[in-house]
Amino acid sequence: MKKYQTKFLEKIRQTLSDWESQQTISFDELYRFLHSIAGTGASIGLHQYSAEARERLDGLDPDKDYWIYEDIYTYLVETVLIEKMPENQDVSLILVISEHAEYLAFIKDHLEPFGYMVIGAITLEKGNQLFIDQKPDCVLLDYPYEYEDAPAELDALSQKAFAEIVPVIILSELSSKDVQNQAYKRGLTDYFVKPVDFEELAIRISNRIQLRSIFEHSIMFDELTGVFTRRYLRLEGTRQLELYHRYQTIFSLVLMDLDFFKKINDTYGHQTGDEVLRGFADFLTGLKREGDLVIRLGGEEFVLLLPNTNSEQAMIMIERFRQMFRDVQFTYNQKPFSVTFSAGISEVTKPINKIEELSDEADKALYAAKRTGRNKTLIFDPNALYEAEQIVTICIIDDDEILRHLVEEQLHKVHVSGFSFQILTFADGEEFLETNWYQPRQKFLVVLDRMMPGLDGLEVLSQIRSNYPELDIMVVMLTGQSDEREIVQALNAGADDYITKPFQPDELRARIQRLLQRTLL
Ligand code: GH3
Ligand code: MG
Repeated sequence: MKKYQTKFLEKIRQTLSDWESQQTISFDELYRFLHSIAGTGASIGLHQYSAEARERLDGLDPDKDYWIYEDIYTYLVETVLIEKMPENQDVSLILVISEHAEYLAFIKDHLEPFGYMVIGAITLEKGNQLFIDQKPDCVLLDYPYEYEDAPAELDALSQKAFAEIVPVIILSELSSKDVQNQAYKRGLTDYFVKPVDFEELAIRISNRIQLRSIFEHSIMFDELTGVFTRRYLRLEGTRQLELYHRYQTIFSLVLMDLDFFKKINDTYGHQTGDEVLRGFADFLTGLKREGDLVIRLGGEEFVLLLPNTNSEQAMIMIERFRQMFRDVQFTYNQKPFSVTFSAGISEVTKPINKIEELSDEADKALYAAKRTGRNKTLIFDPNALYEAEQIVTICIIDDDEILRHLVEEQLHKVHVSGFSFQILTFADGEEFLETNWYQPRQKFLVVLDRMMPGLDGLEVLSQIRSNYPELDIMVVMLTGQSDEREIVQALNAGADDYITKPFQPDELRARIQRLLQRTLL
């Protein structure tokens, strides 16, 4: 995170020094500057900057078309943005809450030498307020009481802090184990008995803060490839949409998916598959322009978010990337191989609320690129008729009518994007096998009761496996309660999963939903 914070602060300084040589700064320039601080600051842990910028943004006079540098400087220097910009950008902010002002000052004096910035509150209420406004990295709470009659503000603070993974450390005169455990039960993080050993406290604070920053980093950056995650796309996408709504500044979203990636894994192993994913991420990161964003959505799907780029410009760029990438050589046991990708592009052309609407459009174009040969790029065309969602047929075979309906009702609720489901029910194995349920190149899920009069589930399963392509048909067996032999038989006969009776209806649904997602996506 520190790397991004440093870069971010450098960029602020750079813009200000550029403006110094400019005669005037337009309203738009200033608006965008503050807007980007507000958006990016919050995403990279500089909440104070973000909050200050947002406040300035809200107070910006829309009738003032131009600014001169001196005004802006005064205007911003008065805020935390510049003057209080710490030299060491990693200074952590500690909020100390204590009823005693002298003790507050005492803690401040002892912690600041360790490089922390300390702010204080003398009531829990004020502490809660500062927690919201200042987003401290750690809270020290001087709380010399037991917890039985603890005020509601204490729980409010501990819940908020818990949700944001901000440690709350108690400093107290009370050394009883019981009281300490009560504190932990309330979600408070650490407990120090006074007199406090400040050296130990400083180390504890530092460890906790580091842990949190690793966590924050891990949800923002993809572990395997180091590019941004889906979560960041949502943040940055929302910011781009706001800019579009205000200024009509267009942007494009490109969705890319490696072709036949499953085969790479199957042929060369997952480790090589991972290298290809890293290679692709590095390839994109190396070629993109500054300001473009690379995101791994998951699996072998990546997004490029291209500000100020229309779909034709994006097309030229991605086509160049595509042609270059197919020449990139990967190796397995010194044997070279290459990989291609397909892409779908969508440009923002109308006001929308969520970035997902744009990625859904790009997905339609990508899907069309896949269907029509792969290794190609297509732009989403709002007038095109995209092929309907792929149909998955679910067959429920159970002689118990009530159970059949219950399973049917649950499976009506499953949802996998890009697929629509139809459900067929059968009262026994014979009826199922005699019906013309199978269609080549479609996907099927068969929920099959193990114990049925006539043909039992195992026989039906073995007929399915010997007469139809295995990959197109998933089979879930409903077996008797924890009869291991039945389970082993079912799996040996080719069942993909089993569910033991009796089952909770929503558990059945969740389990099948997971299986479908894993297999279809
Ligand atoms: P298509 O051209 O239609 O996109 O075919 P495909 O084989 O690329 O697509 P499919 O969706 O069938 O397979 C994607 C595969 O990606 C399946 C999954 O095992 C693999 N995969 C997902 N995440 C990872 C990962 O982190 N590492 C590796 N090595 N493989 C992954
Ligand atoms: Mg793929």
